[in-house]
Amino acid sequence: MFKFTEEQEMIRSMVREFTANEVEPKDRWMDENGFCWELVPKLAEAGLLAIHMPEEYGGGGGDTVTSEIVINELAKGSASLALFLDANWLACDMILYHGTDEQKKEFIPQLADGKIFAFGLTESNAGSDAAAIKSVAEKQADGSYVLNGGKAWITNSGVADYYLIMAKTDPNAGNHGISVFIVPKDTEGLTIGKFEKKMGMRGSATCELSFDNIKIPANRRVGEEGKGFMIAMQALDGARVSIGSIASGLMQHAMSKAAKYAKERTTFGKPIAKYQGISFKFADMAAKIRATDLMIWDTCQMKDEGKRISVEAAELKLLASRWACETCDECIQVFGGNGYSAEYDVERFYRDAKLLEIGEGTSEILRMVISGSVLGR
Ligand code: COS
Repeated sequence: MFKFTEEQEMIRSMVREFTANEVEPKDRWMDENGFCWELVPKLAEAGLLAIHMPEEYGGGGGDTVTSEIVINELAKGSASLALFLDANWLACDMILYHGTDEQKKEFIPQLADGKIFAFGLTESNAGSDAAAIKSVAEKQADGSYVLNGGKAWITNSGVADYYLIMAKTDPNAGNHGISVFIVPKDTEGLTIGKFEKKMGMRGSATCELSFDNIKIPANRRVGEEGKGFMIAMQALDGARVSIGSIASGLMQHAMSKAAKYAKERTTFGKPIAKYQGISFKFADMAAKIRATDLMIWDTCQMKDEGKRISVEAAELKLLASRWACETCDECIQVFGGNGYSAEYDVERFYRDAKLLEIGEGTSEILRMVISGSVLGR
């Protein structure tokens, strides 16, 4: 039986209040204007940015359940903002789990203070086939590296202070020839492209990056040389749980708006909520949200027990992202013509939801991971 601890319940109430006061009122603004800088110091002040990082590095010392509570509650006000935090953690978890003590001491306190991190794996010709990346970090005689190539669709790019870049250190070794490097934003040779114009999740920044002979000192490599693919995949397992948490929060956000509307809007002399055609939609939404939540907390517990969660995280993300799309679709239907208008929020949620089926592992890739566990690869 899963149960939050008293401390987790307190954090949940605190983040819920923070979301209602600070985040939800900004969600539409972010959709129209992009990344919201003023929320970063507020998140830092509330102690949310590094809540699952060890206290000795300036974090909050929380476990995975606690960190997903934060993502889940933020997503009830803004999926974009929750995605911003998810991307920060996707990058920084590689330092947490594979960095040297010096790297943890240098970078994790900066995360807590509001410095922004980005995870740089995808390239314009290598998204799902992550091992096919072409960026190369060539080792020099003094142990440093020279990075060339580029990245695409990098969440938090353009606003990040640090980029965690995956590049080939041995182009002939396939997924055993990739390593991870920390590249600060002002590094000579790093060019950051313009912000992508996206269907949804517009409060989260996304750009292309290009690398022209970037010099990287040896102490900026994270983890062993050649282990970068495994390090990135492990970080993605955790991030896929966060996508589940975002899906759940987004579904709850959409459902609460639609429920309010269904009780207020009358047709043929009674509120539309009284018609089975409408009320049954809410039955399906509530069941999907509960199933998502059970998978989130179960997978978090497994991770906190030190178990590998690749399959469970893939199953959670696969179902939760589809259900988020379906739920937002049904919420628009509840609103009728008004649901199609930007005035009523749910069209924005629908646009936000679609990203969840693509980013951090498409549903097709997740099915490969899951079916491989059933049938063997
Ligand atoms: N945790 C730890 N190790 C992992 C792992 C994980 N989640 N996934 C794979 N590995 C290891 C494997 O154990 C294997 O190690 P060995 O070669 O020593 O046995 C190695 O990594 C290669 O694994 P695999 O053979 O499964 O790799 P593939 O090239 O077949 O690719 C998929 C696997 C397709 C699942 C992977 O490329 C993937 O997830 N792609 C999607 C990437 C993605 O999510 N992109 C989004 C961009 S970030 S927003």
